[in-house]
Amino acid sequence: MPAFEMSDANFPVDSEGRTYHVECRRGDIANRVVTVGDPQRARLLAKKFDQIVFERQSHRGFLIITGIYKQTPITIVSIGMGLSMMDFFVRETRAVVDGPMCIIRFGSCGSICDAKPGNIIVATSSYGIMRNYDHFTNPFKKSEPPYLITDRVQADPVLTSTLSQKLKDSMGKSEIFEGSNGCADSFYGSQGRLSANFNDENESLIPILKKKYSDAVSLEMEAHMLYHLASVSTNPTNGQQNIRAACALIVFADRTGNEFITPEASQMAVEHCTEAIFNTLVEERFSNNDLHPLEGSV
Ligand code: R1P
Ligand code: URA
Repeated sequence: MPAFEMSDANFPVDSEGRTYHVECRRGDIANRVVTVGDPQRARLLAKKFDQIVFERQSHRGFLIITGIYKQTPITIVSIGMGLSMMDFFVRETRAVVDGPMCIIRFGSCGSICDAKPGNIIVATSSYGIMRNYDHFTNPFKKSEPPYLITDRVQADPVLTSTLSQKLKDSMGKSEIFEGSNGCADSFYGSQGRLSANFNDENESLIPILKKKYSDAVSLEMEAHMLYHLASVSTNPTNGQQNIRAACALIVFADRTGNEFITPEASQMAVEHCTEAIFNTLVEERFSNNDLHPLEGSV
């Protein structure tokens, strides 16, 4: 439990102004944010900061590291895994940052295209894949499909094209792939991994995804929530979208060739991508006549 009493059941904040799960308050988080799943990846990224100005580990497993890179504040937040963690992170950081935000997710994924372990996939859009629970347990709903697949939500086009170009400049064009990402509610059943222990009815899931979306390239577990929340984010004063988002995903699993990345290759990919991601954020400016450039709040 947090050390301080919470007030406001609608959006709990402690007596120091910190949010309930991420434990961030005004001044902790920059407008430019990189989010990762794994705290070790967060620490590896933070090595490229010129200076670290704030660090906090929350009781729910979020790690915040804010630092200065090329005189610009950037925050790295490690969130763990899954849709709810992305939801906590986006909503709670948004609540304590003034002005527009740019968020880049730097995650890992499974490849369902030609990308191999260690290659990078830039998710130009993401859709949700959810287990249709009733199909499995309600005999009257057996005719419904076992997995529900949403429409695609687009990444921010400007942020994505800068990110993709910088990654190509850093790693070589042949290492970078682009396309739509399937964001699943499990690493297993809803990513088409087969199991003898559960009746998942997912043997044809990956072909179904590829048929529905001809640009389907990857599977992971957070990007759709990030893109969805960015698309519905609203500046309360002018009604404009207030979060722009993009994703770069390191291929950990090749789902076609059945290969998995080595720890060394994963570390190398992080090292090769970090400056491209930071530089993308540093260079970003709002193009919609919003007069604030993305000033850091820290
Ligand atoms: C599963 O192993 C985790 O890895 C991927 C998935 O989205 C999921 O969170 O991303 P991260 O490496 O960012 O955690
Ligand atoms: N993360 C996922 O969610 N799936 C993979 O296959 C690899 C990483």
